[in-house]
Amino acid sequence: MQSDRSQKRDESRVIIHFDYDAFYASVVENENPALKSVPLAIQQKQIVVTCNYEARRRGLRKLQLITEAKRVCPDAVIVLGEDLTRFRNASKDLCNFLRERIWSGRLERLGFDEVWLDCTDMIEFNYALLNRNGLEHSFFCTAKDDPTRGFDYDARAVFGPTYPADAASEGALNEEDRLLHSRLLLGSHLARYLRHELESQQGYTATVGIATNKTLSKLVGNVNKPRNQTTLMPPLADAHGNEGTVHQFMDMHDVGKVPGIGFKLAQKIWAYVLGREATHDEGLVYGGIRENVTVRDVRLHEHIGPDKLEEILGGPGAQKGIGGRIWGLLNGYDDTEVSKVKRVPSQISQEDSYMKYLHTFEQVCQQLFLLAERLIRRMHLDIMEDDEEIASGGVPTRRWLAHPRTLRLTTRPRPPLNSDGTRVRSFNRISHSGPMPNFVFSLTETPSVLADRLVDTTLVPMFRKLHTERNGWNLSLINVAATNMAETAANSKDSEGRDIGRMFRRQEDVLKDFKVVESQDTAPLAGAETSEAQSDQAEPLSLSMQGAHVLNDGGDWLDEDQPEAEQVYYCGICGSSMPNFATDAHNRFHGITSERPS
Ligand code: TTP
Ligand code: MG
Repeated sequence: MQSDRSQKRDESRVIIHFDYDAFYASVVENENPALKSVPLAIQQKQIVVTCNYEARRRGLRKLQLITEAKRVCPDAVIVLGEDLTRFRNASKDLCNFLRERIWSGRLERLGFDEVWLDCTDMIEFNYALLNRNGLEHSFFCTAKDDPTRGFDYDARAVFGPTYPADAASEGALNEEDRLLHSRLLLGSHLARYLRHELESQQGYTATVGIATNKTLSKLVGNVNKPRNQTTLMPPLADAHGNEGTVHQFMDMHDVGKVPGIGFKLAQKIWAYVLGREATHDEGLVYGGIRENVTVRDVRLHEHIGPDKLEEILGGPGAQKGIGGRIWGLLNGYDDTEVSKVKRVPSQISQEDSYMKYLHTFEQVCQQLFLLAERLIRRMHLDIMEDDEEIASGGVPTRRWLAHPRTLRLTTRPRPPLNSDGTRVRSFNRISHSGPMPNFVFSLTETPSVLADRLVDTTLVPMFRKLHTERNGWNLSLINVAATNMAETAANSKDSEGRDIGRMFRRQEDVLKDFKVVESQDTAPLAGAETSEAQSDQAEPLSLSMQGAHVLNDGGDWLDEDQPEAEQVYYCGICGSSMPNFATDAHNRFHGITSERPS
C-alpha cells in the first residue's frame, strides 16, 4: 500500500461546519412558532423532503412518501414547500448572520443549509491571549477592534462531544498534537458560542463539526445530531506511528458517503473492491448507498493508492489527478479553501425532472415556459438590489448587480428500453448555449411576459438544435441556466468595472451569427398561466435535492454525479460539439469569456 505519510496533512486551520437541523421545517416553524411543538412535515410533490424532530420521533422520515407519512402519523401538519423563496431567503440571512461573526470572510455555503466557516485567524488570535496560569477563566475575544467583546470560557477542556469520545488528554500528546489539541479546543468553544447566537437570535439549531479541514468538519458533525457539536481530536498518530483518529474516523464511512465521491465515482470504486459490477437500483434513487464498501475496505485493499485510483477513475473527461484527490479524501486530506462569500452567484439555474414522456411540442413549450419564468424570478431575487438613489416619486428603483451573458438549455434524454424491458440508467446531459437576450433584463415587463418571449425567441430554437425529432421526446430532465455572470460596473470593488452596455454591444457583434431576433409573435403558450405542470402529462419530480447532488455558491443544485466533463456542449456560434470542460477554451476562442473593456 502506498503511504500517505509522504504528504503532510495541513493541520493549521480550524474549520467549523454548520448543518442546520431540519432546515425547511425550521424555516416554517420560525414563521409560525406554534408549529415547533407539533410534528411538522414539508412536502414537495408526493414526498416529505424534511420534517422536524418531533415528527421524526413519531416515525416520520426524510424522503418518505406523503401517503406513508400520513399513515404513520395522521396528525402531522404538512406544509407545502415547493416554492423555495422562503428557504433561500432564510439561508442567505443565516449566512450573513454568521459571516458578521467571523473575521476571515471565509464562509462557504453548500446547499441552503450547510456552511463552512474558516475560523483559523480567530483561533490564532485567542490562542495567543491564553493565560496558562488561569485557563479556567479565559476570555474569547470575538471582535478584533474591541477587546471587551467576547465570551468567558473554561479553556481547560473541549466543549461538547469529541471524536473519539474518549479523546486523549492534552498531556498524553506529542508537542505537535498538543498545539492542535489547543486550537481545536478553542474551536469547540467558538462553535458553542456561534450555535448559541444562532439559536437565541435567529431561532435555528444546528449540527456542528469542528476539525482541520472541510471534509472532516462536515463528516464529524454527524456523529452527534441534532443540536449538538463534535470536535475531531488528535492524535494524528500514536507514539508508535500507528494511525491516528483521522483514519479511524474516515475508515468507518461508506465510501459513497464521503463528500466529493459522488455516485458515479463510488460505483467504480465499489466495482474494483468487490471485483464485480456494483449493483444499483433501477429508476429513481434518493442518494442511498447501494453497496456496503467502507473507506477502510478501499484504503487497505491490495495495490490501492493514488495511481491505482487514477487508473480506475481516470480516463477521457475525468478530472486530471482524480486518483490523488480521491486518495487524499479517503485519508482525510482536504486542502480546499473555504471560499469567500460572493455577492453574485456564478450561475442561476432552474430544473425539473420528469417521470413521464414529454410527447408534444406544447408540453415541451409549457415546461420551458415554467422553467424560464422561475429563472427570471430567481434572477430578480439573486442578482438585483434596491438602488441607493431613490427615484423622483420616492419609490426605490431596482438595479442589476450582474448580467448573465449566456443562456444554457440542458436536457437529459432517457436511453431506449432494452429488449427485456429494462433501461440503462443514464446521467448524460446534453446542453446548448447562446447569448442571453437583452430583453430579459427589462424591468417594465413581468417575468411571465419575458419568459414567454424567451421561450419563443431563444429556448425553442435551442431545443430544436438539441432534439431534431419532431415529437415524442423521452426526457428525464430539463434545466435552464443563466451563466457567465458579468458583474455590473457600479458593483463591488472586486468587479472589474465593466461597462455592460459596451460589453453587450460587443457581444452582439461577436455573436452576430447567433443573433436573437425579437419576435412580435407572442401567442400564449399552453399552460402559460399555470404555475404548476400538469401531472397527467409530464410530471416534474422534486428530485433536485438528492443526496447525490451538491449546490454551487449561488444555491443551485449541481449534479455531482455528472462531472462537467461528461456533459456535451454545443456551441451556438460555430455549431461544434465538445465535452463541457472544453467550453471555456472554446468560448475564449470566440472571444466571449476573454472579453474585457478596451
Ligand atoms: P438536509 O440537511 O438533508 O436535511 P434537514 O436539514 O432537513 O435535516 P437534518 O436535521 O437531518 O440536517 O437537507 C436540507 C434541506 O434540503 C431540507 O430541510 C429540505 C431540503 N431537501 C430537499 O428539498 N430534498 C431532499 O431530497 C433533501 C434530502 C432535502
Ligand atoms: Mg440540515
